[in-house]
Amino acid sequence: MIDSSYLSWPFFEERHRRYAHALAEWADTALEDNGHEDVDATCRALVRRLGEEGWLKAVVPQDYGGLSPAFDVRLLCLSRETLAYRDGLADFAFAMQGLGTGAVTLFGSDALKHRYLPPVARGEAIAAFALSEPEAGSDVAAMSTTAHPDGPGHVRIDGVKTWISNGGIADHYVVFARTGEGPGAKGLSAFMVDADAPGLTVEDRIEVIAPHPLATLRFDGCRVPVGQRIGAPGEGFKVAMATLDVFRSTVGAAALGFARRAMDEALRHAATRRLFGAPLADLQMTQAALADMATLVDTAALAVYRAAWTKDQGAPRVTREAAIAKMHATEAAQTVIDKAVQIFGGAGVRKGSKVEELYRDIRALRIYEGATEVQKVVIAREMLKLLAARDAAGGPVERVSA
Ligand code: COS
Repeated sequence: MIDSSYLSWPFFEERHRRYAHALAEWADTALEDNGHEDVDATCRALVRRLGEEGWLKAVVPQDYGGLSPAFDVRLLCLSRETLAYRDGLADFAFAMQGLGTGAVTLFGSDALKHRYLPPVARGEAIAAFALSEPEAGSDVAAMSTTAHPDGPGHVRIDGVKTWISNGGIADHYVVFARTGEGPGAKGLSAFMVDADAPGLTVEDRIEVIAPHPLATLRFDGCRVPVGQRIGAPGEGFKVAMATLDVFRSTVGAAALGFARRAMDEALRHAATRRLFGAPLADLQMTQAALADMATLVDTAALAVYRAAWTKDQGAPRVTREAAIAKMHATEAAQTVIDKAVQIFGGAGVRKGSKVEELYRDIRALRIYEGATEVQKVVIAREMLKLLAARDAAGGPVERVSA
């Protein structure tokens, strides 16, 4: 990384800096020549490797084989940024272990935590998060998958989930379903469902421009013990949103890793490629592009680590900060990478070149875990709530989401 000065920002403690350096050193050699011909096999191998080397300890709490007492969002972000800089699939493998168990970490019973978290931290089990449906992606409260009581101590899940990362290779899924305690968002619950649960099938595998395991799942009378419920009945929407409050900042961090890599590739290229008798970097139009890129990278980093730090300081909700981080960093990265491709010219769209890979890698991040348009809704609502709270209090309030 050409510029790692951000690690000295006050958002971080010494242990974060040590961790980031150690992971970068490991990733520089371990992720070299990481072939992606068979994405399922590559992801399985990456999860195993990340687990064996101890890097997945960052995704679960200390008492269950992890590193920190609770989520250390700065560690999660540094991990994703560092891995994404080198390999999008390594970042994906890491991130899904966290997103796929985040609900259990935050809301699960002790029994669920003991059963599911340690194998995920060791890289022995693969996790997934099943929220989206064919007719309910952005509008979570509109989901139609149901979970109804089915004999003593069980529920029966029926419905379809789609765009499920790790679908097809996961050992278990956090599944959100309508349990009907109330209307809309007030009537959902979350369940941990093992991949081999009867009635759960992988209906379709989905191929995307930056290949990773992705599938549509069908639940057809899938019988699950009530003890697999995560959180209280009817609390599923809150479980989903609180999980996303942690992981949205980390999506921004992954985008930041991609953007930094594009920036570094572009800088090297601009400094060495000659045209019109001088380095490309001598052209003011190249300098303008590099300046815009550097500004976007720094502001994205500020937004991401502000959100992560705020959460780590104990804020119960960082909905606005996480949405800003996710939206700004992913949109910024898209622009940075596009400018890098432009600086490379024809070589930038050549299949197999790093910037071409980044160009495909970044696109989905502006969509998943809440598209940019959803983040705008979330941010605007939080600001309006802040105004209302300020008016009610008759003076400044620090936050309304607490
Ligand atoms: N943490 C805890 N609770 C939250 C929360 C959060 N971040 N966000 C909302 N809630 C609570 C609200 O406080 C509200 O509870 P009360 O009624 O008791 O006040 C309840 O949940 C419903 O919230 P809201 O009224 O905002 O629900 P909406 O259906 O209007 O939410 C958005 C709309 C767009 C915000 C929501 O559906 C969303 O985030 N969608 C994007 C989901 C997504 O990321 N999809 C991608 C799939 S994951 S790859």
